Amino acid sequence: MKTTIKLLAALLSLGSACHALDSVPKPEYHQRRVALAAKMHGGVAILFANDEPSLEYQDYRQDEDFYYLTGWNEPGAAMVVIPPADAQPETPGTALGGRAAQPYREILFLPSRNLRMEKYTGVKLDAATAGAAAETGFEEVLPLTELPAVLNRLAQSDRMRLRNAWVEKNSPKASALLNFTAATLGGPEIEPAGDVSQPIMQLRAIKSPAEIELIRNASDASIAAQIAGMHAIKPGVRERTVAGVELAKMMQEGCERASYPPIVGSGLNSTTLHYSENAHTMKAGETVVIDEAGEYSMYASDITRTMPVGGRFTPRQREIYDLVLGAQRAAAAAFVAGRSTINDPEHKRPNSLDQVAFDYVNAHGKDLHGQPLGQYMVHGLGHLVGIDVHDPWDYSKPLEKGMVFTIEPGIYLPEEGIGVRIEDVFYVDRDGKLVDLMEKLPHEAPEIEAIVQGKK
Ligand SMILES: [Mn+2]
Repeated sequence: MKTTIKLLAALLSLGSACHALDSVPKPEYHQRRVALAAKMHGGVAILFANDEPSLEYQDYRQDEDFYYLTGWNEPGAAMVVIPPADAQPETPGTALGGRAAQPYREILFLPSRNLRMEKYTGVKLDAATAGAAAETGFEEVLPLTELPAVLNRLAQSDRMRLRNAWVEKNSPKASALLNFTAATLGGPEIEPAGDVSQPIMQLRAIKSPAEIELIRNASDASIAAQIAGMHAIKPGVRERTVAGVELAKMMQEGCERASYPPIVGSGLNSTTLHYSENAHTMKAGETVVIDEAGEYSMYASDITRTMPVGGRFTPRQREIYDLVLGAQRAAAAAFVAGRSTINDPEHKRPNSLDQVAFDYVNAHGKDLHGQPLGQYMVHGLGHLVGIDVHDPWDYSKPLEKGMVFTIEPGIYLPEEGIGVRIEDVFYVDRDGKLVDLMEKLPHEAPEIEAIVQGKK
């Protein structure tokens, strides 16, 4: 018995060495593939993993759609999902043969191991590895070299199924594969039936409870990082020092990397939306915008706070700060699941939260020329968050239960050298209620000041 336990423990530790990331429960990936199969109109979905970077010191991150469907984090793989098909009788008087009913199939194709490359990038699993199916959660695991053969056999049994192939748009590998398969069949070229990213986008937009937990972990780590960063803000400190303090903290808290290049912009730089040079030395009297967050087990968070470098906002900075916070709260209060839209900087869509934030700002403040401040809100109010920090979405559609998105109003006044942005990640729970995943990170100006002053 003891030996069994020891063996089990050894296996488990081996498992965790292979999988440095937390994961949603394995069966969930299978459920996602089955859900995708139902959207293929009887066709097949073919997806490729990202390749190993050509320079071995470059960071590897899996293709987002591929990761969503597999949880597989190694390079060079491919997957095929084949929906079930009913039996079809022969059509008399035509060349169309009959077909037996075909079951649902899902196959993960793994590249052959490259022992030379593994010296640089570590040991990989391949289809010949014992227990590959159990390890990957796929019903079938085959060598990548089998991929054309599997498609060829599929087309032989039913030509129409491959005429209904869904692949990623602009994928050279998918085009090459379909062309090669057409050539081996001696038939005309196979045009993809659709962009497989579209149905996957629909699935990815609605998060499962396990995905929410990962985003919550990313958010909690990022909150800790933001507080550490706020403590490091002082006149005479360089912006990138603060960026680095936050990076260290988020990684200490379990993040594998930043979700996006950190933005620490002080003074005039606070009015540059994606300023990431982070080279300026902060001065007393400036505001500093910090837009920095980490990703936890492939799920992103995204936070922005704005601080006074000297620990106290000037009256004008405070006025703008309170306006931005008011706009965020007005938008959150106006949210209705299934009706509200977001990311509408031109204000063209009905029920847009952007419009609510814009109206709030316009109604409450003026620039140096007595004009309303809405014109200084130059970007969309928010975006979906998930495996991508900007998860793909059709923003003409309303936000639904299970979605995760940011509300991030900003006012940027280059003339006054004041930029303020406040960004939280929200989750729409099963009752349609908006839950702020950044609730624990202070929002009110006096609390922000107290943190910068080291009093909190
Ligand atoms: Mn954002």
